[in-house]
Amino acid sequence: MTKLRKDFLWGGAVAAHQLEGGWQEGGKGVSVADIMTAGANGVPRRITNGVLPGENYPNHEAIDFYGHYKEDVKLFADMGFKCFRTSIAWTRIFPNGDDAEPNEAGLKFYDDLFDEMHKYNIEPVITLSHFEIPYHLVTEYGGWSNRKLIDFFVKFAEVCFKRYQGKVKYWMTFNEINNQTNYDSDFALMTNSGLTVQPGEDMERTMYQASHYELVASALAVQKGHEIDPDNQIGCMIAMVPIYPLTSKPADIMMAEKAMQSRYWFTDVHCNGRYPSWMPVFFERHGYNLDITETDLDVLAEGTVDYIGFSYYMSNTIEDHDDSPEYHYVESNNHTKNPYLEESEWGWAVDPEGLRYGMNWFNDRYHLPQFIVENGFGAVDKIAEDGKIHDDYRIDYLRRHIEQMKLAVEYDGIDLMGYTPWGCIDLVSAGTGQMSKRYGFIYVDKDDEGNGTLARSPKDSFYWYKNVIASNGDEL
Ligand code: BGP
Repeated sequence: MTKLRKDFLWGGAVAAHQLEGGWQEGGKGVSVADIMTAGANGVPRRITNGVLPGENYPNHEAIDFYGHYKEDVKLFADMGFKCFRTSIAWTRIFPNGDDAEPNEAGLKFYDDLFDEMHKYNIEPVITLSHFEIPYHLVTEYGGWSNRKLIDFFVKFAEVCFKRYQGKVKYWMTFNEINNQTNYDSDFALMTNSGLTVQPGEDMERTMYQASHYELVASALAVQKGHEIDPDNQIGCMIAMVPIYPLTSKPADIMMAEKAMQSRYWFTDVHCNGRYPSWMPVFFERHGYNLDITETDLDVLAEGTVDYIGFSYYMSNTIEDHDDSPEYHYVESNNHTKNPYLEESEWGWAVDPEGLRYGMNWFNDRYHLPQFIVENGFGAVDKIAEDGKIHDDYRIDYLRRHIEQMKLAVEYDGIDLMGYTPWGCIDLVSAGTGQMSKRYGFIYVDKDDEGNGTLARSPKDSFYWYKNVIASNGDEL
């Protein structure tokens, strides 16, 4: 018999900009996601300063969840979902980010969506900022490198907590906040912080500054959310990608440890309410004179999260490459192939045990409940002769990860709140900006060129997952 909680939150996860479409409906403003190119044929996605004719912008229509949400929520209910994770598009509520008043049509859309979910006893799990900051905050203020964004974000969060009080209990502040440690990448910086790599600028310093403002904003939002409704459960959202040493050579082990510290200090701040000891000395050594005030440090201490939400797709491996005692970790050029693991078509190392490892890593440090809010296998699905999608590769991936998740609960005593696999309905991939990298239990007829009827149909994994939920994880 399963040791999972009786009220375990089985469900699925998406983000507004990857499925809603309706990018100009109901007074919505332009977000960074709306003006990013698709990254065809390995070309990284980039930000444009507008909508260029001939460019592929699949986010604009996406799968039109905006117009199909009733049908889609019904399909989630058919699978037995207990919860559904999505984000509130900041630009539906504050089209420019710095508007004096929120946009009623945007607020109403999420009211209707949450009501529809509650009809089927599906609990909303809401991310406040998921790679979709208002573009106006980038052009006018320079994104999260500007302290002013703290006030804009906190106002947005407060409006949401008040408006959806009684409808939403589970919240997260910033999606995969720690991915910006990849500060050599425009994509990582733009999606997290509204920044691009500036030649000649020390982007590592900029990343630490922007992250600090985001963490202060997050802590203030946590405090506000608790004041407005003490029942609110407000978590962080961390991309857990464990980094293993390539060998047992002590320098490799030290390198991996320092790499973990460099990627996961965000969790220290979110959960412990303070920076870890290596950071002030790191900032000093690098001459990073950051804008971190005493008041900020108090805010961080008082705004710690209730749970750790995290995504898990893969692990990485590293060897010592730095002969200085600092073991300086630069994410973009540090990883090496793990000889024991297979990789997906996109080079993501498939590592179910890494999920259990990551859960233990969090548990040892923070002693907080955990919530796996993303996990999944992106693949190109082919329609078989019988007109169906037989996605046994997806079932296999999910089964092996759920097995490890159960071991973490049963053998390691980890308090796990729920599991929401990523992209439970096919949507636009964040990394490629295309439709063809699919995660869904539900197929959506739309291709990379934007053609298709948008018709929804269950894949084999739909029926498999339905049974997993019905048996509370016993039958895999
Ligand atoms: C995470 C993001 C999601 C999502 C997922 C899969 O990083 O939180 O938004 O898209 O990864 O990534 P991709 O779409 O690139 O396959």
